[in-house]
Amino acid sequence: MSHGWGYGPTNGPDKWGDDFPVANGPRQSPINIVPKEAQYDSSLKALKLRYDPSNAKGILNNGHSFQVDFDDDTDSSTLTGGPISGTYRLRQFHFHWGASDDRGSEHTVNGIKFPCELHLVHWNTKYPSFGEAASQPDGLAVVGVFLKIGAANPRIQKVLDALDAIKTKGKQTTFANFDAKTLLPPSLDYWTYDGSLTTPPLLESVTWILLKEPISVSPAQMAMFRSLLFTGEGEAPCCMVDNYRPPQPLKGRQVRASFK
Ligand code: B30
Ligand code: ZN
Repeated sequence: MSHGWGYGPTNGPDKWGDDFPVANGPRQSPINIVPKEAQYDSSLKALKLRYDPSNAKGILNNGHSFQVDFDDDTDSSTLTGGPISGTYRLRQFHFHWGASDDRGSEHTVNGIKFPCELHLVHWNTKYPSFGEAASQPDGLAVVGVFLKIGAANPRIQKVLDALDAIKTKGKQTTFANFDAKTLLPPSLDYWTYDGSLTTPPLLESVTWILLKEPISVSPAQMAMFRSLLFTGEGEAPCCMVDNYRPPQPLKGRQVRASFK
């Protein structure tokens, strides 16, 4: 896979609009969440995540992040409830992070950046495939989880231990039997709003579900993210860091909260 876009000065978020004009569209992501301006909505349902650990398939350095891919041929790992109607299947999860602990998340809360943000990407099974869902206004649902620096998180260590094998762009390896649910915090309280993919093609197809409660990672665990490379084998190495898009204009959208 090869992309013209990236996170550098010549191909980063400020330039994405040249090739992807929807970068300036009405429902772009991420956004800054202002909790006091989010509207509590008592009609929002609890999130239901039913993930089958045996659906985990592989882990890939895609040159802008790394992703853990899931077998999405059946309804065995799904997201239902919350703000969405119907059933959405887990496709992959990936992260965005900074070069240092003062930045890295895509969404911010009251302007505060977290060092890392996890995205669990799901697609609406009313469409025939992920690819077709990705261009529909109700096609995707991404659950976002903030990571904060704290105690080492044993539940993420299996993911981090796999990174040695996918250091460079395009490398992949098998990643079997992983329960993505173990990455979630104890509380599933969330904010939700209508947005987009945060990377090109920036399609406006995502119902965002951002968990209020962060999970923790240790400084040594954050260092493992930062040891990945944007570059391919044999290229001058460039550390995979600061692979986040900054917050985009809200443009009148409502952010709803599942909690008071
Ligand atoms: S995010 O959660 O909004 N950051 C995609 C999925 C979720 C987000 C962003 C993008 C996505 O599916 N993009 C298109 C597919 N990618 C997948 C990949 O292998 O990583 C191919 C591509 O962009 O053209 Cu590179
Ligand atoms: Zn993402």
